[in-house]
Amino acid sequence: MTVREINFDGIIGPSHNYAGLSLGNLASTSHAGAVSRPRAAALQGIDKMRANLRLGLTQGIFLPQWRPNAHWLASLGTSLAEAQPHIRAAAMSASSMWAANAATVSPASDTADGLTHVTVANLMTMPHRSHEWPQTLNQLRTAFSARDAFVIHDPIPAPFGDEGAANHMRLCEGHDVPGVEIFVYGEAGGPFPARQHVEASRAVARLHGLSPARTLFVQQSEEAIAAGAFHNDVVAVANETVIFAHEQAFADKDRFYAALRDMLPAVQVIEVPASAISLIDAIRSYLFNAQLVTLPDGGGMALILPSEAQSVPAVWQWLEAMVAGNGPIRKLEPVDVRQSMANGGGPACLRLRVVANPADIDPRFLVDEEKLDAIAAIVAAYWPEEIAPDDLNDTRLIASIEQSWLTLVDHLGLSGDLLP
Ligand code: SUG
Repeated sequence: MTVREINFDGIIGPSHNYAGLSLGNLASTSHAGAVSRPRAAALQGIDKMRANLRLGLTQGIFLPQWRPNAHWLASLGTSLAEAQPHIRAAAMSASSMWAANAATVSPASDTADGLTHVTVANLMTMPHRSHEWPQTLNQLRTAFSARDAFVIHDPIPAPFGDEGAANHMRLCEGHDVPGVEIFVYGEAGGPFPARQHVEASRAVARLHGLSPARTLFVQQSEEAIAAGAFHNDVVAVANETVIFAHEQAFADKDRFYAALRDMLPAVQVIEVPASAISLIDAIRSYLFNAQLVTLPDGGGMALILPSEAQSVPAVWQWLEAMVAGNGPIRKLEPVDVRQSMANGGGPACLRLRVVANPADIDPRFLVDEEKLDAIAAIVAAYWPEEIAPDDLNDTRLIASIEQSWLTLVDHLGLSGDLLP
């Protein structure tokens, strides 16, 4: 088997809820206090994976994390029953579903030692995400345990916030040749935090053994963060030789694109002007939080978008005109991930791209339709139907969340590896 892109989607966990924990993420803030539907959420995520399989793509999974995170609560000297509501919600968060924030991945063809390097993200800016990395690291070490193929790195130390692949893009002329890796960092975000620190990005590039001649560090524009683009993947996405981005995504786009063209003359920049789609509409519709994928058998590229993009007329008209033209993106595939979207997570947030040989990956983390059917049956039988904010301390709900998780992990044969 050869090296290819594999999308690992985070299965949406049984504690999925709307607690409004992410300042700067407008969807999270505006849905604070709403009643969530964990079962529907997880089934939407599974349907997205099914759609990707039907496009001929290779699909992987990451498991939800054990919630509530009693270790984290204990390290704060508290417990679920005693914690203040925002700490309780943080301990219950299902935010590890957004696998684009799990890690940064550099494929073997880009690295000095010819191995695929993976650095788990520390996610230290947001309390509810800061305690994800130990369980994520454990899954990465389990899924990518082949020592002759992967190197898994510990998180970048504080105080340098690292949010993983959501702020990382790779452009290349083929996955088996060296590509250009682009690290997007924030410095200012108006009233909102810049979650990716440049020193974290530089450290990841050094640890992965990337060539400075094929690595770029690019500042995200302050206006994009201030408008709600808390990660770069809310305003830009790249695949092979194509970068698809909003005009206002980067602080100095002319310098960035000039440097990129020097490094990769074949690059195709598809820029959406603010005059056609405002930053506000881009963020409302999440059109850039799409999976830009290459279809097998010469089918060109497809954009797997949130169905919300269809409801903003300026966005959908622009996209339809784009695919009708002669560009590299030939197909629009809307998917319904509304439960995740209401917390600011579109199709691209839900997946981590790993360029690797599938034969090097622990098969328990790879899925086909049949395996997804079995996972969906467990979700349908065990995941809570609804969670209201006041339920987060309900002992019956907690017991059912724990049972749901154990059933899935046991079914996938991962209890021995993932039990906390
Ligand atoms: O980190 N939302 C996530 C969404 C992450 C999206 N990922 C990418 N853009 N790649 C976040 O802000 C909401 C949690 C809450 O409010 O309960 C949340 O964490």
